[in-house]
Amino acid sequence: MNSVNWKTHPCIRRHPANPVLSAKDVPYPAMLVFNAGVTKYQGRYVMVFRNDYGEVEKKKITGRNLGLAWSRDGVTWEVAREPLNGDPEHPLARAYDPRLTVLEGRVYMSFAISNHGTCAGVAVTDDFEKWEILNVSVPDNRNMVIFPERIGGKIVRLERPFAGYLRPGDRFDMWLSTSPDGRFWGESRVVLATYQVPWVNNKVGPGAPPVKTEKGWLTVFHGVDIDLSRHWGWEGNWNKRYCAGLALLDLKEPWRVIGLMREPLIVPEPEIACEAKGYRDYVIFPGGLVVEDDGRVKIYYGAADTVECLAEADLEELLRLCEQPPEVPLKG
Ligand code: BMA
Repeated sequence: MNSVNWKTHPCIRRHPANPVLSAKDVPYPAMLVFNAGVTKYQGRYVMVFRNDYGEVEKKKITGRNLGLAWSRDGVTWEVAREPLNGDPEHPLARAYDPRLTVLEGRVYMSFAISNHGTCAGVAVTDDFEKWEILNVSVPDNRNMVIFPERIGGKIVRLERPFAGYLRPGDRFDMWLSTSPDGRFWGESRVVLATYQVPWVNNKVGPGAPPVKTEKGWLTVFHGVDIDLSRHWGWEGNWNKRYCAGLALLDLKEPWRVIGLMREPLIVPEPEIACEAKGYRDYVIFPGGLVVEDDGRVKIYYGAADTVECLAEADLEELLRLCEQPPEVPLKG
């Protein structure tokens, strides 16, 4: 399949300080600092980021951990001196791609973890030191995000299972599950399928935890197009492009997509070096969405699986971009 040269929507303002976090800001061994979860907690911004470390000259990854950082303005970050899960016995020792949600005053972190396949899990903390793991899925699942309030009395998450068996090619869709307590999850159903998103031919998955607006749950997701003629990235065999997409979910029935932007919102572009060149070229991997009181929205995203970036937009403009429901309905 041939690639289309999509462009980032003009409402997006990439922050001039990009990348807002990279390996040089981290006071312990670090090489790829990316795919962070970001939220506001007790008056500050907090970030948990993925750090893959290793031999920089050889471009070889030897391990990974999660880092913790705080900020007053959402742009300049102070990184904690130690990784959050540095002890190999830590229950989150192999977790990656974290997302953060404040729900009922506590911080929930969803994450991926490799454990006899790729699983996704949910943990909760009050101080970023003690973590209680509430749930780890069966394989294969990834990219969970928790909504910031209960809906119909339930905790709700979006997720991206790997529904590969007997399906043509990789076709990974976005799903939703609910839980009374964060431990037991069910009522699972598909929310957005790859065939509904015109610019995707590979997978769609949750990006940042949704944000509540008057019109619906604003949701930034990742969408992937694959082109076998690409030879990108450090390993020279990367052929996927990850863009950020935008959707609006019904407030009471969040498995219903009531608005879908027809084109990608943020596209990794050749002239933006930190998005175009890295461990994996052309990857925008959104993981945090913060709406400010003045209606400005901060979108945090991992770029090229190498650094963490920030873009801003206005809430009203984002909502205008997803006024139409998907053209293609979900197949029954
Ligand atoms: C996904 C995950 C992410 C990564 C993305 C792009 O499958 O591995 O951690 O950012 O691919 O490489």
